[in-house]
Amino acid sequence: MTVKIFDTPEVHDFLKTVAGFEQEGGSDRAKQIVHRLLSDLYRLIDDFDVTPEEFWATVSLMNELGKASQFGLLSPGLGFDHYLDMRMDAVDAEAERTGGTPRTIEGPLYVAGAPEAEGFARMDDGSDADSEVMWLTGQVRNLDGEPVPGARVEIWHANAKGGYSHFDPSQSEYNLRRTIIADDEGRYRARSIIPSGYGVPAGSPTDKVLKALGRHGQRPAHIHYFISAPGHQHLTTQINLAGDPYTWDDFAFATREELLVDGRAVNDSAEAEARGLEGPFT
Ligand code: MBD
Ligand code: FE
Repeated sequence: MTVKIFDTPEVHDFLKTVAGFEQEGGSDRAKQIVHRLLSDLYRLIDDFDVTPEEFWATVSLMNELGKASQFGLLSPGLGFDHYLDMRMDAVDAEAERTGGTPRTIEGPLYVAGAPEAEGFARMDDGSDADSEVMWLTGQVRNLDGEPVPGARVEIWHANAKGGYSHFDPSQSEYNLRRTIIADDEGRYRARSIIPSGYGVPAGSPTDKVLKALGRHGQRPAHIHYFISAPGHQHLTTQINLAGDPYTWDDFAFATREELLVDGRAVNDSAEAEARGLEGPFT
């Protein structure tokens, strides 16, 4: 038996009461947004004949997500992070702030307070002898192509097992997380290890939601960046190591063509030296 009650004056009045429309205090914006959100959900319950069992199972799942601190992990999986970026891209396009490296999502695994270095940093703690050495070099430039000396380059990424320090108890504090202050030419260099893609923990509440949608929780290998300098817009972005099977199948929808980077093997020590890829190791 199905019933439809949403479009009755009782329900419409009830929603206004619940959203605080009859109260003096509080925030008008909060009232408007909660009113819209509840209206959409009440209507959904009516349209899909959501049962009390289904409703309480969902409440339970949300409690699990909260207990595991996974709302920030489910969020990119449901496309919110990328959608917010699409909106920011549209804002920038409107203001004619175009060109430059595209933004992409921050993700839930940034940790503030990483060690700071000038020009060069070694990012790995040296404990992972099996991983391949990776050099990251670049130059921070403004939209006119001019270098930005002293720009702050924050870099963080996973290890070869896809784990991030702070969240992965097997890693040392701030492993694979550094802040590099760009040199007089806006350049930075880092020595690190090649990361693997990340996977949502199996059996976790986020995994349960993705499984219910027939989806996976894998990300391709990537390296996160924050780039900032006084008087410039903050950039949150990533680079993707090209050739990963998940490049265009990222559960977090963060890949952008312009951010794909082809790693290149440097086997010749003379070339490494010529390109500044040797020490000082800190
Ligand atoms: C990650 O490493 C990440 O970057 C995102 C967006 C989500 C989960 C793990
Ligand atoms: Fe990540």
